[in-house]
Amino acid sequence: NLHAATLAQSYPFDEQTSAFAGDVIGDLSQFPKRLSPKYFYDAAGSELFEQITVLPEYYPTRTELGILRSRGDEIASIVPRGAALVEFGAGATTKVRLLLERCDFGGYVPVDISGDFLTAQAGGLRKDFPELGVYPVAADFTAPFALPAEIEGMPKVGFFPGSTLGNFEPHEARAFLRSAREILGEGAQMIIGVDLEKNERVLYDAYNDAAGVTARFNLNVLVRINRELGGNFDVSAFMHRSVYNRERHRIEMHLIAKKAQTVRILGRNFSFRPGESIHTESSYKYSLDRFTALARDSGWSVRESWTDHDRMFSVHALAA
Ligand code: AVJ
Repeated sequence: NLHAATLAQSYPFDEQTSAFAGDVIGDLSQFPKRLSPKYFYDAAGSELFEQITVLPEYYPTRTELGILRSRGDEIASIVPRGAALVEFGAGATTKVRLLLERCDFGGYVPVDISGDFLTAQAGGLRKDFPELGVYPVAADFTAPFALPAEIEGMPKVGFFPGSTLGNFEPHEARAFLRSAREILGEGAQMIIGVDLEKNERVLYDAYNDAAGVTARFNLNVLVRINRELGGNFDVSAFMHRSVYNRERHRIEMHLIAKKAQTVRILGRNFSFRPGESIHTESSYKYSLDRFTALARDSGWSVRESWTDHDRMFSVHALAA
């Protein structure tokens, strides 16, 4: 973007840091101020997120794993023999291993923006699944990318767990699903996890845990801006807040300025009024009907939907 190009001339940043700098300057210049949730995941943020996934209040991860385990054979029954599994965003391998153990895939293609993470993850899988072809692709999966030639003739199965779909605005979610359909092609399948709308107290608690891990996860993006962009955020002058926005069907995470202050980043001043917010993440919650409509609107049909007993979370098998 414009900021990134301008900054690249005056700072010795690599491409990723220039993009980070451009997005931060652009997003903090908006009203209300915001930051992209993709920047949560530096090493510290990724570690904090792993801690979030086992918090008592944070039900999504354990609930999705429970569905993948209990419905694993039904899910495996829709996967053609020798198919290529294309995972959008390569997180921890716990979930994909549940599929790899049940289905005889011809190949596995983890797609993630971080090449280092991919290399580490691929090594572990090659050791445990020596006969599986693992072909990592370092790319931003929200934009079209080329699939590896090695999986050319294989049937394609997309995998997008974790309700990461929920981080997208509705129009972005539709654009992603349409793009995934283009990439995977006619006749492809997609296994996708979607967090469901539910009791607002349960939603609130999942993003405001008693131990304060989510607060540290949220505040960490300010620490990253200070470290990587030379910003001078006083992190202790901001506080974490998650709210459920009922009409938008989404949890919103914010960082609230506790007092009036001015933050300097790359020669620019950003002033905050007391109580002013930086909107750092949205996490959309779907009803089964609204998700089915979104999938249809993106060129997919919902072939199967599975939920846990309490209908907290859902996994869907889509067909292109
Ligand atoms: C990884 C985006 C699915 O939205 O629940 C967890 C990230 N944010 N706690 C989510 C997150 C705060 C998580 N996703």
